[in-house]
Amino acid sequence: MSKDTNTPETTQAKSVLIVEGKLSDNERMKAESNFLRGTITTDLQNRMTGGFTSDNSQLIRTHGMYQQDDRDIRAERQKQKLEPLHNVMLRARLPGGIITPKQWLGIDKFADDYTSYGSIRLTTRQTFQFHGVLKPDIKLMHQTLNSIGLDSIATAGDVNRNVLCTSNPVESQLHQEAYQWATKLSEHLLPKTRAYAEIWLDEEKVETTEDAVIEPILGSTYLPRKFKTTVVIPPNNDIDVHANDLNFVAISDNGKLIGFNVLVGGGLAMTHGDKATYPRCADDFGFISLEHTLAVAEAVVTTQRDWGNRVNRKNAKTKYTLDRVGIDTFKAEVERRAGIEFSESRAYEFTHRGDSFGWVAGIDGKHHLTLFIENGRILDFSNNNGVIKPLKTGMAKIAAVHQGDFRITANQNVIIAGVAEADKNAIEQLAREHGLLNDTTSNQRKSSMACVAFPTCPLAMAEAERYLPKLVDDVEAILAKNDLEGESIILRVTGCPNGCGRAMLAEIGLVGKGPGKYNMYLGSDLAGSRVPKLYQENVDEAGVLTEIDALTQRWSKERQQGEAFGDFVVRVGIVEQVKISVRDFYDD
Ligand code: SRM
Ligand code: SF4
Repeated sequence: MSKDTNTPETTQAKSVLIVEGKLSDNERMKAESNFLRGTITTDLQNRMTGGFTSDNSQLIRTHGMYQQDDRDIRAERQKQKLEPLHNVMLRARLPGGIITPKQWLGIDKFADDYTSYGSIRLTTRQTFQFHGVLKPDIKLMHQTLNSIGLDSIATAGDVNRNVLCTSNPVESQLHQEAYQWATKLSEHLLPKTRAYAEIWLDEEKVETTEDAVIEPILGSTYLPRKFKTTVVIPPNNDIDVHANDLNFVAISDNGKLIGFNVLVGGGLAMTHGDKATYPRCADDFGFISLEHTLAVAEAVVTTQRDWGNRVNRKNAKTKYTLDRVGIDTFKAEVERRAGIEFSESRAYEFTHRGDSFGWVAGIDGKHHLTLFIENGRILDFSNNNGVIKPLKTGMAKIAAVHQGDFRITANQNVIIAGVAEADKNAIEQLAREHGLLNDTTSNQRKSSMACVAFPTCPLAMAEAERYLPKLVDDVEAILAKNDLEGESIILRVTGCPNGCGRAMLAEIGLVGKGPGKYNMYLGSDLAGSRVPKLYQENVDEAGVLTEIDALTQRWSKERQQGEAFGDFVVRVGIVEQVKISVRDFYDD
């Protein structure tokens, strides 16, 4: 595993590698937290408020929860001099997105009984969220998850998050191996503190004195910022490698995994008006054989732990560390710590992203059905006449009979995986009866995605999830009018520049600027290897449609055979190509 960081080389380099200055307040909070415990237990017992203290509301993130309140009713409660209706959002840890039918039934029941929105929200990182859990029910929530073999450790906060794995259901052996690596990476990089078990599962406190023993990889102040890891199986870049700090690109020989190309330093977030923040594609460090996987992961994490910016959180992610210290310096340190040398990257190609919907047969003879779930929101949708789209009931009915597993994809969809030939019809019928499978869903809708935003996200500047369905209706009409029916554009909306809906890897990316206003970015490619460029600022919803109409008219008339929208807008010069993210992303 990684070498001690107090070697002469590192000590000598420290002055240039470490950002000096007053540490951010989160660093104090982590240092004082006694390995993520804080005073959460005391806070839980305080029923005078539905919320947590400021420090604890940060700390519970490392246990997979965010304190929130419903922004639709915030002003009204303020008027009535009531505190915000505090609740928590929980995000589960689900490496590779795999969940069994029994587990699904467990979370389905919890969502009914204890969440104020009654939904299960599939996320862009292959897991699910509950929204609206009140303080008295939080402990029960963790115990319920634990009883079905799930947890939410380290799905938020300054730690390694849920590890993604391509959802490829077809090449079953390769997928199984890649998935096992995603699970091993997740376990290996998890916080080792027993805080979660003690606080939520009432397990006994075990006294240990040495920090290095408690957190050998993450250390007592954990990472400078969130950290994201993937395992991806080309040619499908469905997990969007360039959104992630650390990526293991599976290299196979005759369907068998032999090693990984390692990509480091991707990330999409930025802050409007702050050019020191930017989206950045990951850099290719080279190839490693399988036995070095955990050592390399650990070396990348510990290098970022030691060199990441703990003064300014806006520049704390791995992408900024790489740009500050230099890619070669960072890579050499990873090699030193892991005790390996990267060899030349093996050839691979990403040809597409997204999910392939409908049935596919795996090479193991099993069948897999990918369902499109708009915005990942699993809910029994209703209007004044009653339930119109019973998605949640449908998923539960399928879970009650399904013998395989479910795979949540990184595009907020779900695969009913491992269905025997004899069970196909019954599963398909249930899916159709409950609105989970619909032959009329357009390609455009399937290529569109939005983050949660209002009403639960405290950082939302504009609508995203609630805006997307109507936006797609309108874009479908525009495409039809411009002789492009059946065509699609990767269209993504995020309610603010944090980029949770990965708009910064979209052919058309809309990034919330204020209520009803978006910055419009154009020009990523189908493989997701290019960051789009700012095209128009502060556009309202009508303006968005006017722009899309004008742009797709040109695309329809002037494109080369089979040319994708993102490639077209770059080729004809509507936007410049962002080649080196930082330099070309902003104009000066
Ligand atoms: Fe995210 C913060 C939702 C994927 C970058 N994200 C948030 C919070 C927790 C708001 C907050 O801090 O209070 C949002 C909760 C909304 C809600 O009510 O549920 C939120 N992020 C989401 C999800 C649910 C979006 C979705 O619609 O699926 C995704 C959950 C992923 C998961 O299961 O772990 C989600 N977030 C992403 C992604 C995309 C990805 O990872 O593929 C990104 C961009 C990639 C990246 O990290 O660069 C992303 N979220 C952020 C950031 C900006 C981080 C940064 O580098 O500055 C924040 C804000 C922060 O951390 O300060 C954020
Ligand atoms: Fe919230 Fe912004 Fe993330 Fe959307 S992109 S979920 S608005 S933090």
